[in-house]
Amino acid sequence: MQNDKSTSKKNKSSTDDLLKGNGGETHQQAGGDHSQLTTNQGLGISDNQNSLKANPRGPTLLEDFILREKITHFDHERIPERIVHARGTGVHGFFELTDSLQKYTSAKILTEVGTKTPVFTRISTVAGGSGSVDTPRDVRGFAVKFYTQEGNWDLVGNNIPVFFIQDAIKFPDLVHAVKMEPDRGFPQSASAHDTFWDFISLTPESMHMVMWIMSDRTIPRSLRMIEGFGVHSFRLINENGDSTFVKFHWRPKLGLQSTVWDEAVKIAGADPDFMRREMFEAIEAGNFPEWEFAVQLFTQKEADQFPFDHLDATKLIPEELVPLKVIGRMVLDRWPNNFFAETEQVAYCPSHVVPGIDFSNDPLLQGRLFSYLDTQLSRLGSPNFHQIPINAPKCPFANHQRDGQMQMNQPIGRVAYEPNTLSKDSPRESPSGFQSAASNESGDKGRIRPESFADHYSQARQFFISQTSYEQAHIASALVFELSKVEHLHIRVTMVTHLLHISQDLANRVAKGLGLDEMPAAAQAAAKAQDMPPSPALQTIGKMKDTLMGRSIGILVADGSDAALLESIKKAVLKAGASVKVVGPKIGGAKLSDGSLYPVDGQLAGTPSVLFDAVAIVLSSEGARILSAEAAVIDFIRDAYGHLKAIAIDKGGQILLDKANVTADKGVVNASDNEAFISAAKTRQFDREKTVRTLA
Ligand code: HDE
Repeated sequence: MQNDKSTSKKNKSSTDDLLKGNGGETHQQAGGDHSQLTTNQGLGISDNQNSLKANPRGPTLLEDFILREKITHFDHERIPERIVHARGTGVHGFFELTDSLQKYTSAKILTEVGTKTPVFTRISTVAGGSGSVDTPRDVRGFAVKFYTQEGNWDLVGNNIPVFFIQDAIKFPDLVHAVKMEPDRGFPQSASAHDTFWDFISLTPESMHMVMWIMSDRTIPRSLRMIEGFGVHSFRLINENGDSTFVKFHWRPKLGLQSTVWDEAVKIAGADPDFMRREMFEAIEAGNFPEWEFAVQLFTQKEADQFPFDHLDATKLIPEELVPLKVIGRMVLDRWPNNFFAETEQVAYCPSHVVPGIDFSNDPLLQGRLFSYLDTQLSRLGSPNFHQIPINAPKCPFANHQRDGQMQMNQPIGRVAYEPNTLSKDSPRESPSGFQSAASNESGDKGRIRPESFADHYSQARQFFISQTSYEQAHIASALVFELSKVEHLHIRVTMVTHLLHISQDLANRVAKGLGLDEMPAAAQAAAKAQDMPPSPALQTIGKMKDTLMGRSIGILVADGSDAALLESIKKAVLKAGASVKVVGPKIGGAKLSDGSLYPVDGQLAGTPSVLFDAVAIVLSSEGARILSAEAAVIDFIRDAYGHLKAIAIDKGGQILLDKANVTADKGVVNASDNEAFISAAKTRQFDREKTVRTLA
């Protein structure tokens, strides 16, 4: 009889070491000897390799309660994934206030300068399932849980400052339209299909958001290079009960950066976990991502003068109208110990606020105040989800709520109500607790969309005219790409009828790209679009930083590569703040010109240039000749070029460039000129684009 118990014993100590290293102690059952494997009842297990059988080759016995316990638990390991934002990456960190908002709010998190408040931040895509890829064209969720001294505050935002719809009642339709089509179960994590564009074409209020999602914002380079927005107007309330409106913003220290579409598509194949891995590696290396926290503050009187309604989540407040005031920073510096316990179980709710912060009447926000608490009940299965460590406040909390599934506490005493005379120590309401802003609500009850929400095109137009010509071309091309995936002609045409209100030029380019026979008439508009001045703050390219910090450089080598040149490029790039990966044909390494064996970080076939911001090719002529037969090498160069990246080449590199039929431009530099390489690598060669693809 085969019995591998001995193997299990042999492996035991190394498994134990691993558990210890990972903080595994904390997830062992309470107490006891950790080296002893037990059932959930604490019963020692003597054989974890073989189930109980009637005879060595006979049937398994129902009696095997150890097998049944283990398999039953395994069968129930998953909880329902989030209906939206299922795919996410969470990281611990802290928030530090640098400027007090005492005048506007009593919330300590916004008044106590220098206090470091722990946070857990989860960045997500919206449409795909939890196992979907990291780089679809999609909005990114940006949810921050602040564990403040006055309770948890959840700021559950996105990387885009506006939203698709104005009223929460439309959300299930929007989500059903963008998710996989229900009869066929695809496409996964993609808006480029009929049901999404059908819904959008019938929802003119989404046109501003459409401009944002078709822009490069939705194909970010890194989770560390995106902005975050609270989207809705909230209220701040001070000690006197005065209320001021506020919009919240996160701005990444590394600046904004996006990929180009073809690159995003190829990254999905090369590394479906690209963004999560990149964040993990940055945190492991001590390159902690950081964001500035900023607010836009405005009064009701100021809001009355805005040429739009700030309660409408399809509108933003241009920075030129209300400037951003930076008041703090967030640093993410600790990867979770356990993905399920933290990233999967974290439960954000926009209704989690602290005294001094309150809601506006934005009808989308109002609907969210219901939805998130409700969704936690089905995801986490119990009203006690706040007891899960990642969700529990780090300040004391006490009330008379009792019992329920998975109750972990055992409150003592006979009193579970308030007010009472029988328990002096039991929790009571207090004036320092949360208070809603006093507001005077009057008017007719009804299912009414206010007149002030009727303008659907002005800010879409403002967004488009604020972009650089490169970004305008990307928006037009993204629309052509997405609508070309739509099977129904009438949906394509209806979309163009909306674009006509945004920009005649954009409508022309998209109609031409789609091969429409004739230009349709503009859609009927509920309100005439106004011309707003361009706002450069709405660009992505304009917010790229002139830095190599946080970027990643790939260096291609093979046997015979110049050791000194490789070393010099590596040194210069690391000094500039980027990370370096050396790629070669064999993972074991390459024998360099000085005879040394250089163990590479990635094997060529699995490490294409799409994973880097710029590449250097360091090859001997002979090395280049051998590699030139490899399609992966030609792709490495052609993709780097096509994705507008800087390429440094030596003599061997030039041979491959010729082989790949790539014509050098100013982004192609001599590998011995580190300064030129670093300067070119800090940006993308946008001027090159017209030579490599036809944009709309
Ligand atoms: Fe969400 N949203 N949402 N949403 N949302 C959820 O809550 C919902 C909206 C956002 O990392 C769900 O726990 C409604 C706007 C983020 O765990 C759900 C409406 C914004 C996350 C839900 C909106 C967001 C969610 C699904 C329209 C930007 C992920 C799982 C009224 C300001 C948080 C969950 C995380 C998640 C409902 C619109 C951001 C179903 C009804 C606008 C970042 O409750």
